[in-house]
Amino acid sequence: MRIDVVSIFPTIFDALEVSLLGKARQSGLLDVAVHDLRDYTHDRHRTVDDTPYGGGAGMVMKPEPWGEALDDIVGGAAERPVIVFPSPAGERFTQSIARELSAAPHLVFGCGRYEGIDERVFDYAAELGDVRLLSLGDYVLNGGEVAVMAMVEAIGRLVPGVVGNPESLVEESHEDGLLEYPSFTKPAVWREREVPPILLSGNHGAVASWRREQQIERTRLRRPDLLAD
Ligand code: JFE
Repeated sequence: MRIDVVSIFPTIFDALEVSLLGKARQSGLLDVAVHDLRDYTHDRHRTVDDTPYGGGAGMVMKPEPWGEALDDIVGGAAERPVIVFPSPAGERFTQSIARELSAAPHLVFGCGRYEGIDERVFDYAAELGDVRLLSLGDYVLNGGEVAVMAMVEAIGRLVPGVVGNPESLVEESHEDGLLEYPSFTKPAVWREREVPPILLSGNHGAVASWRREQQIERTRLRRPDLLAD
């Protein structure tokens, strides 16, 4: 999978090297390229923002550098990419969307800053690829970078071969619509706290039922919204 990221803070993405994705990048399973939006400006100050038409607080990202960046990145590409813009006004990014995007051969992420990007950029991007505006959750970040880091990690680990054991991907939280069951390791007693004895029983059927019960009860307590249907 090819991933292009456009940002005015490209070094933020150095952190991707350290996560589990670093190995996948070395092996060529994930080919990630980060682009500095300011490289697509032409003025002495490498300006990427301007005041909003209609007035209001803050600055808006100018369309011209975005147009040049998208032309450069998508222009030579083989397939029509999925172009993601993180936005607090976007559709919620879920495990199901991460699964869907993990099947795309080419993803382009545009990281906004300031109060956001000139709306015409989304319209232009839709001529080059399938545009998705995606929100990590109902809180406001200072820009798209942290959201893209989370999305690249969530999507990248679903690309076949990136995570060692594919079973661990299916078992985990959100793939079956329930929260995970609690996990324990040695020692069996730690600071007077015992591991639930059923996990030491060797009865695999009983362990499986207990874990499923735990998943349902935790989901009911912490995330009743997931049980609504
Ligand atoms: C940008 C900003 C003021 C946005 C109404 C680009 N889930 C999520 N939260 N926040 C973002 C995503 C996000 C994504 C991209 C962003 C926030 N900002 C900051 C400031 C109003 C805004 O939108 C700029």
